[in-house]
Amino acid sequence: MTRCFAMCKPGVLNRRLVGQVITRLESKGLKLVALKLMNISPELAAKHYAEHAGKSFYNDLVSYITSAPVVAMVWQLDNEDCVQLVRKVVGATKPSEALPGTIRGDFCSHTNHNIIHASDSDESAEREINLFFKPEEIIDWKDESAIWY
Ligand code: 3AN
Repeated sequence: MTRCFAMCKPGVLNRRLVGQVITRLESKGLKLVALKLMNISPELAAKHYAEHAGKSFYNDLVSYITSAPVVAMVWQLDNEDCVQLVRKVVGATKPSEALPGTIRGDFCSHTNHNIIHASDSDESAEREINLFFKPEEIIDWKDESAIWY
């Protein structure tokens, strides 16, 4: 079993796109095991984006991510491919490189507002899930239909 942290970034609520983003990931057969509407504190943003500290876009990234509520999620898959699958559905970081049919390819045009975050490795998934969720907020429900995906 593997998991991936994902997050609808500020503006997605305003654009009424939360349902469409979740539908894309659900349609792929990914299992939603945690979901939370929340505001990100500057402290949490700094921890989450620690690897980008010092980069030219870091300050804008932190002020953007703390500017309005986000929707934090944990997705799960029974095999080892969860992060790879989520990132395929999400698409490339730059909207100009994200293919049509991906979330970023279809719903955004600026890298700094690229609509959704997704973990980039199993290690970052574990770190980010622990940053955003308590263990009891993750519910590994019995998936009767997983074999059909
Ligand atoms: P990804 O979110 O695809 O894993 P990262 O981890 O390289 O990409 O970047 C984290 C976030 O930082 C991106 N989602 C994007 O919002 C922002 N970002 C990355 N590169 C740039 C850039 N060159 N200019 C502006 N914002 C950027």
